[in-house]
Amino acid sequence: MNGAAFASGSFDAILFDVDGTLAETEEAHRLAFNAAFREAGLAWHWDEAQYRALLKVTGGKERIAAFMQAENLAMDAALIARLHASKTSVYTRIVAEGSLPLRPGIEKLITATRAAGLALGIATTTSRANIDALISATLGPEAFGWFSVIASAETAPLKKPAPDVYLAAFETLGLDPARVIAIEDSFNGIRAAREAGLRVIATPSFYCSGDDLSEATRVVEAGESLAALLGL
Ligand code: XBP
Ligand code: MG
Repeated sequence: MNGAAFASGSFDAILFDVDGTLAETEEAHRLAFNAAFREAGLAWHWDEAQYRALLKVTGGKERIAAFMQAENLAMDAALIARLHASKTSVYTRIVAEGSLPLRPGIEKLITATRAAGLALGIATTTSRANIDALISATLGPEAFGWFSVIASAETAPLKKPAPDVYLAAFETLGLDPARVIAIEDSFNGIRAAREAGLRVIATPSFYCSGDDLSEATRVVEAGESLAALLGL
């Protein structure tokens, strides 16, 4: 579908996914998971290829549970919660060091969206602590006031590809889904946004480069300007 699908005036808000969309964060997540496993004395180690496969399961706790099930390990919710808390602590420290920049064009799109008087939001599967660390480290603490809604893992327990986090986000915005555009990087994220009735622009990310992005309204190529595509 061409850019006419996003003619200016045809939308009132943009909802951003976080991991793989705002920034290439999944390698930092992978390092944090492995650090948490080491800290717990577990001989588990997720290499890149294994993590790419595990990313088909959204949500860090759900991902650990899926790994344990595949390894025929007895499910242990308390262990999963401990590991995930430890992982989140390592991940937010990595992000706070400032080594994870926003992806090209993202800050320009956020600035242009604000300048056009349109609403900004976040709809993600990741934990709120991770969002706070990334926004603070990249846009600064004042940026939290730019977002009319921040819907996270804590907002909608049922994770993408379920539409729940998008349904919660545009309910808070008080907008019709047809007037909201989602920016996503993965099959699961695109599916969730489309099921919620949004138009979706897909920006292929490193860890989801093999995903089927065909359900997106439009897939942007590397280097293509999101702001220009949206007439901003
Ligand atoms: C990506 C995810 C998250 C992260 C890890 O979220 O599925 O689970 O991989 O973060 P999105 P948590 O692309 O929707 O931003 O460990 O906090 O889940
Ligand atoms: Mg994502």
